[in-house]
Amino acid sequence: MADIASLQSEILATVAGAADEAALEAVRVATLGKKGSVSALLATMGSLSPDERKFQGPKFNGLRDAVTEAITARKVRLADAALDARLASETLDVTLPSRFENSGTVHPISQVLEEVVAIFAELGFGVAEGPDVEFDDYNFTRLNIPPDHPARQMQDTFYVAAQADGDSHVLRTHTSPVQVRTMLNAKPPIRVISPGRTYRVDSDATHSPMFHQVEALVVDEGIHLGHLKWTVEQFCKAFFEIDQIELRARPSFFPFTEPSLEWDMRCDRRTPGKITFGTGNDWLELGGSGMVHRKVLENCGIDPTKYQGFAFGFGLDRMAMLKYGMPDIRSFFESDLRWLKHYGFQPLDIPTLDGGLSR
Ligand code: FA5
Repeated sequence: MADIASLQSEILATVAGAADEAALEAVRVATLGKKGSVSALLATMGSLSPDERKFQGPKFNGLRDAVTEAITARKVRLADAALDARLASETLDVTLPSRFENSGTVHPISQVLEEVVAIFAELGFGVAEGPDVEFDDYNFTRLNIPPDHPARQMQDTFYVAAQADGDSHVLRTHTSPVQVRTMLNAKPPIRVISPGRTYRVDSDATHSPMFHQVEALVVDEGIHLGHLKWTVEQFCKAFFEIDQIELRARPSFFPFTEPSLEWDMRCDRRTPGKITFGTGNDWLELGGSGMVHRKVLENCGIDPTKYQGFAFGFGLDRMAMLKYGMPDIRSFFESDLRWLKHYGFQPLDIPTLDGGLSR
């Protein structure tokens, strides 16, 4: 009968000396495999007398258990060592800049949004948000556009099926409902912008069913049209990155502002595909604005005899098109990688007024 103790120490030494997982597997097959030395020993149990089996059985089983345990432990150590070696050889310097050809780009809408937020942050405005699926009440009624009012026809609305709670909802047609949300939740002084997605049943080269607006709202004592003009001017100078601009205000109509104005900026479009701001005989439409209607202040719990406000809402996609020269609004949302590579921005070029907005 083999000397079990010396066989065990011989096998355990081989296990300890296995340099890698393949060598260890070879030891396992040579010992515990079908034709392995330990398996062969266990197979002799059947031919032993009951007394011998009683005596040798625990020794054989002990040998098998010791070998199995040693192989398992060695396997774990070898796997740990292999992982350590891999980690040491595959170090990655996360401080290195990414390679341009591999990196994605920032979508022009995200870029323009960041630019607008940076500009208004300098002017002391906070950012307010509202949901895309909005209460009909906030999108229209509290903005002085009651049901059946003809002004609802000004915006081609996507209506949402009636909800269980009985409230009617729409896909917000403008960012003005965020004015309502803000005034219902905060007391003046209020100074916020609310950039975001908006929806209308509309589609051509300059209209998209989903587009973006930025709303600005200021409510305080003694606010007047001069504040509105100054803010629009500062914003346009910073956004288009020019010192000399000329703005023109046209009378307009929005149910939620009184008086209402639309702003245009002087520009030169004589050279096809090129637009120059500050000179020329053309005018570029920026968007609508006005002094917040007293009924809207009242509808939002603000005393119109004490407080006044101004608001404006500009189209972000249109502003991106003008600043960066995209001819068709629909291409913003087609996810064409070639377009995104061409018009996209470097992810780490975060717009700031000091560092430059659009570098
Ligand atoms: C409004 O939406 C008002 N809420 C703006 C406002 C806010 C007025 C605060 C007064 C006070 P208007 O419908 O004109 O106004 O839209 C504003 C801008 O959104 C437009 O000048 C245009 O740039 C952009 N816009 C409107 N419809 C679309 C569209 N389908 N696709 C792309 N841009 C659009």
